[in-house]
Amino acid sequence: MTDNKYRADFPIFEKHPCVYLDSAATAQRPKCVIEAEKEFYETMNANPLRGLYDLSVKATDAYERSREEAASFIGASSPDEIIFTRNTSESLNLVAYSYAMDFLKPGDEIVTTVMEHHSNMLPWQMAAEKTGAKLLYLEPDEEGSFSDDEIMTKINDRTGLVAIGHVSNVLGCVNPVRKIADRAHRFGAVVVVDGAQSAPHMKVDINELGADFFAFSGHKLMGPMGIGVLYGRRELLEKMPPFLTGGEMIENVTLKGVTYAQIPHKFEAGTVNAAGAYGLAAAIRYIKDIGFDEIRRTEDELCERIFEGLSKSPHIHIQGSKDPQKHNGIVSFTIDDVHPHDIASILDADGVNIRAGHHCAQPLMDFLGVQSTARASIYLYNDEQDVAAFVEKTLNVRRWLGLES
Ligand code: C6P
Repeated sequence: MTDNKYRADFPIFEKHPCVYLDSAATAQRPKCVIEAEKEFYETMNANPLRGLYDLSVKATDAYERSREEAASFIGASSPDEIIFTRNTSESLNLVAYSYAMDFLKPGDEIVTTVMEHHSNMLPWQMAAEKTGAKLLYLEPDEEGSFSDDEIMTKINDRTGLVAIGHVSNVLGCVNPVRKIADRAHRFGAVVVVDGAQSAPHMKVDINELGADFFAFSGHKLMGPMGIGVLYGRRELLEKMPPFLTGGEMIENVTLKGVTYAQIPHKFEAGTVNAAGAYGLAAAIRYIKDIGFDEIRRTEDELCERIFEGLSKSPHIHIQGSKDPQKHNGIVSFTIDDVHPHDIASILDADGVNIRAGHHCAQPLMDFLGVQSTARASIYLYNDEQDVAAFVEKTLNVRRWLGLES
């Protein structure tokens, strides 16, 4: 019997019983999200933003209401500042292509960190190559903190753009976005925040953070796959060229040229994922009903249990802070003499699902001096039993491989 009152909201646990500890990769969906997508297709499916008939108007309304919910979820002052994309990766690429490549020049500097997911690193590598800007990386200490000195030295009057992950998908640490943004804004630099791992787990207010752009994915916060969000400050979005061109992002086209639609539609070429946006809005309502305090309480309690359990073996090493409260439900670890892929496979044999590999953060792996790690990540539907099963199996891995008796 589970002690978790939300678990029953998730049909997957009935249909495919498992210990799911890979929510940092993608979360499971509650029934209300699955039902919302179904409702869209059953009752309002038409191509939004185009048709003049009732069904298309319904689809458009559903899509635009979802945009309003996404705006209020992160404290954006207007839904015009919310662009629906496919995911965080696409949101960050949009900023790189439409902002960085147009507004940065040789001599400018882009500052990011060695801790970033590839999605918040490769777009800046490419933007630096295309514009001649120089790319610099902030380096954390081994617990994942950036010193004031590191921030003050690398962010300076040459900085044109700073791209920072809000929460690391490997270390789970929350980065000092506000402090970094304040420093960047002193020099007129633009601040891009990768919120893929924060938006699902904590109240985000883009104004408090000082973010000029903020990206997140629906699928990590229990919404559908294939829908993501980019928040952008109005003045920036208005002056940026479109990322993709095509249907519905124009005001007028002639054989000689085009005038683009107003924001946000200028950035949403082609038929949009309206059912996905509608499902995302259902996920946002689900999260709001529960509240982030409750979500954090479950995650922190379970994370503490994982730390307690794994500390019983001297052969298990957790990456990042020693304080479970600073992990946001993400625990990356290695076991002496065992490849992380073997840890994941051994656990999978008992229905315990964790991720192993470089977690799309290879430069961070190099920085930490490991090739890969195993990673357990928690969300609000996990319970004590999940954690107990994970800890028991993990403590047994070396015995299972004959490395100890
Ligand atoms: N991290 C993980 O297992 P997409 O795939 O575009 O929805 O999200 C990309 C992304 C960007 N930033 C961070 C901090 C992320 O964690 C991710 C996705 C998954 O850690 C899949 S690699």
